Parts: sequence; C-alpha cells; structure tokens
Amino acid sequence: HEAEAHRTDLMTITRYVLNEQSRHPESRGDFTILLSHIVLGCKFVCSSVNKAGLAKLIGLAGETNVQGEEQKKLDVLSNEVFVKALISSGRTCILVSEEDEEATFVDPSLRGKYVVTFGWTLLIILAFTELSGSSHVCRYCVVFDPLDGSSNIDCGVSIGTIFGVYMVKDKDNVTLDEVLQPGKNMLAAGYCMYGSSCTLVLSTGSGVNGFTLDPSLGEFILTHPDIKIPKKGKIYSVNEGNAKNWDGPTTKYVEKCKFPKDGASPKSLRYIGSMVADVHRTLLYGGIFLYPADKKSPNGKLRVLYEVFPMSFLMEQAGGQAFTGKQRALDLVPTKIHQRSPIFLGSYDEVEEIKALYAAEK
Ligand code: AHM
Ligand code: MG
Repeated sequence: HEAEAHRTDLMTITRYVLNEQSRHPESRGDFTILLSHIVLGCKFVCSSVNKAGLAKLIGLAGETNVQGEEQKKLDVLSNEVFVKALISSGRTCILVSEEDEEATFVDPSLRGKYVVTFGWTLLIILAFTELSGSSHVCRYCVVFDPLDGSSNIDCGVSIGTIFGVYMVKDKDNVTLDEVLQPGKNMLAAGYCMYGSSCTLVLSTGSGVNGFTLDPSLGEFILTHPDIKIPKKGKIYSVNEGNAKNWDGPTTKYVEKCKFPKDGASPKSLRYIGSMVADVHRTLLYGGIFLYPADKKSPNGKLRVLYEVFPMSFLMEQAGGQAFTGKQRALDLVPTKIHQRSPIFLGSYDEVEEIKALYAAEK
C-alpha cells in the first residue's frame, strides 16, 4: 500500500522545498523560486546532453546547422542557460560561473521588487519592519559550474552541474565579499548528474536528498530521501596518472588502499574523471574521492567555490568529511573566485585516515 501511495502522491522537488520552508514562518518562498530556476537550467542541460550524440547528424553543439548558423558548444550553451535562468529568477545579486572569468553583478533593475498588494494597514506595518530601507528581493549569490567534466561529453560519459548558494548579507551594498566566504556559510548546495538517469542531489543544510527526473512528467521526484554516506568505504577514486608528483601522505594513503598491511582486503579503484559522477558514487556506496596537490599543481585542480565547497557541504551533510590536506574544506576562506584547492572527501573513517597521515607529516 505504501508503494501504491508513492506512485500517486508524488514528492516533487518543489513540494519538498516548500514543505521545508514552511517550517520557517519568516520564509517568503524566495528560495523556492530560486531553486525552480536552477531546476529549469538542469532540465534544459539534461535535454541538450541527451541529444549531444546526435550533434554530428543534426548539427547541435559546435557544428553548423542547416540554416548555416554556428551552434554553441554544450558548455557555453549550458552557461548561458543558467545565467539567464538565475537572473530572471529576480532573486540573485551575484553569479560566479566556471565559464566566466569575472563575476556577474546582476543589474539592480533585475534584482526583483516586492509586490505589495495588501491593504494600507499592512503596508504601513511592513514599511516599518522588514521592507524598510530596500525594496529589492535579491537575496542570493549563486556559484556554479554549469557543465563539469566536459572532456567526457563526446564519449557519452556522465557529466553534471554543480552549484552553491550564499545568502546576501548586505543587499544595499553588494560586493564580491558576498561570495568570498567559507563554504560553511553556504545556505544550500547541490549537483545534477546527467547520467543513465538525471539525478539532482540537494542539501539546504538539514541532510541530503536525491531527486530523479521523470522525463514523462518533467518533474524531479524524491527517490533518495535522507542520503547518508557509509562510515567506511571499499572504493578509492583518484587520477593515479599523477602519482609521480604526489606528496607523502597521498602516496602513503593510496599505497595502503592497494597493499593493506592490516590483513584487510585491498580497495577497488573507480575513476570516471567527472567529479559529479565520482562524488555521486562515493556518496551512495562510500569510499573516498581525492584530487590532491601535486608538484605540478600545488593547489590541485578543482575550484574552491563551485566544485570543492558544494561537494564538501553535501559530504558533511551526509555524515562524511571533506579535508584540504591542511584544514576542514568548509573552513577555507577563498580570496579569488576561481581559486583551486586540493580535496579529499568521502566516508568519515577514510578522511580520518588521510587527516592522520597529514598530521604525522608535520
Ligand atoms: P572541468 O571543469 O574542466 O570539466 O574539469 C573538472 C574535472 C572534474 O570533473 C574531474 O574530477 C577532474 O576534472 C578530472 O581531472 P583529471 O582529468 O585531471 O583527472
Ligand atoms: Mg569543472
């Protein structure tokens, strides 16, 4: 009977977030509106990615179409779609995208206005409380990688979108400092994986939930409620081609994965080379994902704001950990929007081991 109820009583992502918001009486539904625009971007990218294999045939990404117009590459197209969807939500002040060198400051005229349609008494009360000062509803800054793992597009391997949301502190004087904040200040974080199905994993700071797109409905349905990462894991995920240049602790950890001395079985290696897919598997099956520093890239490869932070936020919310080799990843204070950092994230016990190896080096 329960299964039957699920089939007819669908928990869509919008319904889920609205339910969550209703626990906060002061909430005005702004986050729900923002999220619905993020979801729109994900659906668009999902549909484009699904058609990517046909590009050569019908002239999609990077090709010239029948009208002779140059078609945009998928990552460029995805970026445009997200930027436009986020701006049109009327709820954003600053956007930081992996695709754009500079942050986008949303034009004040596009930051939305309160629509007050109440009677005069209510208007006066509102004027003296929350509305005094500013009439803008721009409340959020969004950092995102519109299409991560783009080297995997042409061979049809899973790719994804990663995003993090900060709440604006000073909406009358918005500066870049709003996004140069530690990841622990994020209000929400998530990713959407374009794989064998399209899965959106989201945390608004009280656990992690996964939603799968039902293409026939065009809705994300709650399929993975309250995701918890296993405390230990049997899988490690890293680009071992860089091993020559690794530091001591990373080398020791991976050596132990392959040749455990305590009688345990060796771990399996899985590496897709798409952060979203590698992190998604780590979240569901347990284990560790690492993109360490190496001699050639002392800060690793992955970007703090829209790769390291959102994934670290989700890991912690699911009961795992995220570490940079020096500190808890979410404590890092970025000074540049495209800054990189080494990252070790996953099951609690695995990250604990990495932390011990780094502590022993000191
Ligand atoms: P991208 O943003 O240019 O797509 O690069 C990010 C990707 C991640 O998805 C993945 O974890 C990593 O780069 C793979 O890098 P490498 O090929 O060096 O292993
Ligand atoms: Mg990326």
